[in-house]
Amino acid sequence: MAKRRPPPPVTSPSVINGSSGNDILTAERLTGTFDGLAGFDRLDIRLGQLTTAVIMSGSVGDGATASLNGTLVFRNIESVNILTGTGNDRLFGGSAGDFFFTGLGDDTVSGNGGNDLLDLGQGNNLASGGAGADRFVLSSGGYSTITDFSASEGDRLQFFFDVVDVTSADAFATGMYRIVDTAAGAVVQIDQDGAIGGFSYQSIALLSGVAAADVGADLFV
Ligand SMILES: [Ca+2]
Ligand SMILES: [Ca+2]
Repeated sequence: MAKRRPPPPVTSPSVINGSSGNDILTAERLTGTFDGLAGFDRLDIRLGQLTTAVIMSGSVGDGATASLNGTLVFRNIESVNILTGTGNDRLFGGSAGDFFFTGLGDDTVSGNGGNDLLDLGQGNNLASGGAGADRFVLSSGGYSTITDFSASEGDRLQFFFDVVDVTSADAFATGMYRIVDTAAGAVVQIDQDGAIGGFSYQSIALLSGVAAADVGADLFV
């Protein structure tokens, strides 16, 4: 008598599970369910082509469930690495280090705990790093309000460059950037061609409640 093959386990094909160890899972659409299970798990979410807003809800971390637009659901994910497109996105991280690249649009991003990287792109953005040593990447053509910049926590600024081999600290030192005091805080300005040509200084970020005198080249990476 031929052995009968056991029936396949009943699972939902739209659920992608990690292992009991540390996993990196990848989502490339605004649909599906991801479960990192045990371990320290990261979810890479690649939505850079989207022209609509990505709105996050829930919370990020072990035992927690979050979703993007209610259609991409993930749980037991300790760290998110999210790339979004031209919409006005609203994203947040968990207690560990997260990575955000929010492109064009007027984006709102909260890193929460951990050492987060917030690349805010262009548009009129609102960002908070939360606790931890966070890095804010600023772009010309954008204006980002950083609500909780803290040098003593280790927060740092970085400029988005097309030019390689120039560090942000060097660019600051050569006068391509300057810091202006305002009632709301320190405003970071860029002069795209430095002292040479026709561009003038343009504001790209506000560090709320920070004095310009406290923003030196040492805060740029
Ligand atoms: Ca965006
Ligand atoms: Ca975080």
